Amino acid sequence: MVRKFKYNLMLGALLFSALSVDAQWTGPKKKPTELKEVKYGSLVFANRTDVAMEAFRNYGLGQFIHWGVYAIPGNEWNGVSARNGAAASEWIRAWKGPAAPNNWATIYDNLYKQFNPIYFDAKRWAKQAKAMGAKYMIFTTKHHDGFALWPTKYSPYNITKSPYKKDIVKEIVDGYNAEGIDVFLYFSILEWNNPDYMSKVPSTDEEKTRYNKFLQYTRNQLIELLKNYPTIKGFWFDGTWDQSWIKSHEFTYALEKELRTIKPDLIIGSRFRNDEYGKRHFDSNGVLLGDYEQGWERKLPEDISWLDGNDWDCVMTIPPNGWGYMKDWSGLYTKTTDDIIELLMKSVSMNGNFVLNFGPDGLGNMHPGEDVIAKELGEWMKVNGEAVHAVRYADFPKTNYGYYTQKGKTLYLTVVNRPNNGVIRIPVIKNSKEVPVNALILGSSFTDLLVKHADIGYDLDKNTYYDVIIPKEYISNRTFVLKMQLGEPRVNSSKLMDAKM
Ligand code: FHN
Repeated sequence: MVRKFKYNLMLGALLFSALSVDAQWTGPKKKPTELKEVKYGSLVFANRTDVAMEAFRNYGLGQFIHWGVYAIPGNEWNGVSARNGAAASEWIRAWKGPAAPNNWATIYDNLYKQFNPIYFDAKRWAKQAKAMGAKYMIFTTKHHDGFALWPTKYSPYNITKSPYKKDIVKEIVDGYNAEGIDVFLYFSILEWNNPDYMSKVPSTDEEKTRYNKFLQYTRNQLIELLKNYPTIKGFWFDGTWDQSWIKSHEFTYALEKELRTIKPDLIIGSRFRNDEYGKRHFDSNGVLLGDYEQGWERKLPEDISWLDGNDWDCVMTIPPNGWGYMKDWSGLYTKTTDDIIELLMKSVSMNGNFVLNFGPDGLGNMHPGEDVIAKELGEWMKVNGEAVHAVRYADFPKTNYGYYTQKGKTLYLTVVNRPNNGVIRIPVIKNSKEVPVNALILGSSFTDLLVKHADIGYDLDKNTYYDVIIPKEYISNRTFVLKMQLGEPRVNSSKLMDAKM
């Protein structure tokens, strides 16, 4: 099985596992050619099998919310767009170029005085997420601008200083938990306006003192979050790429240990820290540094073999790249509900969770385009959610019709490409003990489709085929799901003579 224990050969601090060595999110991982002694490597070593991690594997669909002061400008200021001057809407504080307003960073750093989301209602958001089929959500407690949405004791730059005043993180955790949705907290390590933060490695005594203060501050805030919101399931770390953090491997190793001691079932992805050689996500021997791969941001693996059996999530924006509120979507390709369903099914078909991002506005409303997608995706999930939640990779030959998922003896095929001839031909490895024996279309009256064994007899073919006939009367205007039961084959494939040439 793909989700089996994987990295468990350890002798002292030296790892003897011939596994992925390069943290690559764009292709299969490379095998290590030599093994190193790693002192500040993984604290996990194997796919965890506790309740929290099993729940993580079953989520299928999640919601990401990027919310903070950047929601007020919404990627523009006084009618001038930041589109070509800021990397993304939530990066607007770093707006550069001729269109950027004078003293922009100072203007931005004072925006919190206007942050008053009078329409914010965590219960409403949570109900929407539930109706969409999300089983977990990730919420930005603090993005790169450093503004904390909870009343942290460790920085004055927090929600209590805004006109809104109330603890937004608490409202989110309580609101989503009440709907049965698990909450993970997004936390940016890097902070643009913190005088103690620096991206380079501190070199002078003064810099070292300041950066140490920053490290302690980070530790304090994380422990504070764990204590304030004990029902959270994990942290989703970000902003960990600067050299200052990379060189703090002793500190980050100890901190991860401490966080895991406070909450032993805490889930932490691979972005939190690196080993002593600066290897991020995976240590120098290719061992995952956390509970799941956290590098699939706006991208997906092409094949399950790229994942080496690791748990993972894919986080995705609706606009091309923009996580915080973006008032103006015009002129951008924004993903359609069909796009999102396909990305979702591709992710879950390879054992990943798909997490769709929302960037609400400064008053507490979702973008109207997000409301449409949430509604349409929810309608689809209501019918087809069983092919998304608590499913696993199905070990069947790939097909161009769409994506397989499996739950016990039930095989799902999400049909993205419906064939003109109405025949969905399922390839099955010859002599398989489990083949599709019946089929239906979820959410339709077509509950007993014809399933025919097609022993085509292609020479040298490793597969035999099961044809599922989709009735012409079945009208589909979106991707649909075939639900099939697996059972013993009723007939064997005939053994044909290989052609002599
Ligand atoms: O810089 C951030 C970005 O603003 C956003 O938060 C995404 C979400 O995954 N993470 C960072 C880039 O990797």
